[in-house]
Amino acid sequence: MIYTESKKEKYILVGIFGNDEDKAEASLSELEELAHTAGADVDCIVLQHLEHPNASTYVGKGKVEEIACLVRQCDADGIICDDELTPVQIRNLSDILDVKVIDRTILILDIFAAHASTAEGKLQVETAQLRYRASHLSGIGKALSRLGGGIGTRGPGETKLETDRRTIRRRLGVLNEEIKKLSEVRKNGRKKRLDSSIPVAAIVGYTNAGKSTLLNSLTGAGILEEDKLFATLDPTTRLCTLPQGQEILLTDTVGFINKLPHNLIDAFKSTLEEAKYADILIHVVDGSDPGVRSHMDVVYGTLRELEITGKPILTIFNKMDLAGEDVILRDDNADITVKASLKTGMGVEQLLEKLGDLLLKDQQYIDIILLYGRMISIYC
Ligand SMILES: Nc1nc2c(ncn2[C@@H]2O[C@H](COP(=O)(O)OP(=O)(O)OP(=O)(O)O)[C@@H](O)[C@H]2O)c(=O)[nH]1
Ligand SMILES: [Mg+2]
Repeated sequence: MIYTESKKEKYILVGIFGNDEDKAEASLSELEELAHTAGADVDCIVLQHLEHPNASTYVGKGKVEEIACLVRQCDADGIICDDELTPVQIRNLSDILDVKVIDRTILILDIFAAHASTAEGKLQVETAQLRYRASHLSGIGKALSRLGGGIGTRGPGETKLETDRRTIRRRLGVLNEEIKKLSEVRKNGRKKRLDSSIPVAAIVGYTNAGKSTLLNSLTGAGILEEDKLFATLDPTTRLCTLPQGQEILLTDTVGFINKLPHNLIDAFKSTLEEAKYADILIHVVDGSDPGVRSHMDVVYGTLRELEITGKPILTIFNKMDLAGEDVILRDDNADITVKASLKTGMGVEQLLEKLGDLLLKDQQYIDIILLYGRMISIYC
């Protein structure tokens, strides 16, 4: 028997930093994780100190030459830049380097395309991809000839890469209609949940923080948990009964990330709206990640962008089995915080107790004396 293994693409990661090198390094290591999630290998990382991206080649001219040498030395299939590139930057870099030029947005869109499983998820990803392509046609048009397969070519839009703006616009119109129909179905489902008087909690957080692990451990939902970014794209809701006897509906949602493409936020609005209509938010944070502070800032920034504010928040600092003893974790936006390891079960009991407390806090108790006749009318 002959075993064949498809060859993994090799990439060079490229980033720039103004005054915060640590932040840029963290962003590049996240870009590396994204590349691995998309099934690619990373050969090396190039970081340049530059206040603003170079308008024509993203990095400076000398750095491009350096990258061209690295591409030849490593026999790399392409480069991945840590920001969204302009059409001009894509075209110039493709011309000079003669390999694939990918940016952070294409990479994230590609992962979403690979992970979308429901009809709604697929339509949303295709919408975001087409909007990106419509705004980058002049740049990617030429680079397309180099796209044999792999990153940037996956997803429902792959056969339409060479279509022109008008065709894209027409297709976007069709997609909008389809998404509208599906979001009506989602709205009806949500209305039923809201009418049921059982409180709804949306599980939000940075990607890979442990949101699905939480839903699985509390309800046995059986959702895919993976040490990969954006494992979950489609919301799942399950009923959970707390030890105090209260019932609560928990909804797992798509994770957030630094520099989440605007096209994706727009396209996924109806999915992300699940959190908008929830009674409370459960914010799952990877407490063991050195970037915990900036991850929380990204989550609250994205929630503000989606106009999801003013809700009671329970923050779970998760993965405490991996965090150092002396790590200081606080969240000033949260009403209640709890430390836990959802994988080992540590702190889950306390978490359920605090969730119950938060639900009670949200309830109003009123004492009223009713005349017998009025009581009858209430029960009628
Ligand atoms: N060590 C450790 N790993 C954990 C813990 N909780 C979750 N994980 C792991 O972290 C990874 C990500 O967990 P998920 O539940 O898929 O994370 P998510 O937030 O749903 O991620 P996305 O859906 O990709 O946004 C998985 O490999 C989990 O097994 C924990 O308490 N400790
Ligand atoms: Mg998940």
